[in-house]
Amino acid sequence: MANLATEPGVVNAALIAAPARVELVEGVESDVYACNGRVPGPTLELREGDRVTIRFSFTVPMGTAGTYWYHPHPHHSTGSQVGRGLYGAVVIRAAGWMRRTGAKGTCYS
Ligand SMILES: [Cu+2]
Repeated sequence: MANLATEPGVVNAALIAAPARVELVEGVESDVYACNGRVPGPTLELREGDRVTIRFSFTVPMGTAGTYWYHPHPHHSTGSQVGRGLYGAVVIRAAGWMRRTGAKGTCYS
């Protein structure tokens, strides 16, 4: 994936999820949801210590409201890092959503 930054140790990239038509099998085009027009999406290559900013746009024509979670995925230590607390919730409210007073949420993994 292209690094839009020019400063050493800084990586700025853009990831766009959108419908696309790609040739997954030679000679056959398929309608897919792709990142930057590719399936799988582009590889983001980094070095330890890089300061990274990824601008993510989701333009897939389907609802995104819901609850998700984020967490690291390093080889052989995902469980250790998640178990020590490196995770959290992502809540995407539906358009027009109104907060109810007194409502609380808890994140478990
Ligand atoms: Cu995961």
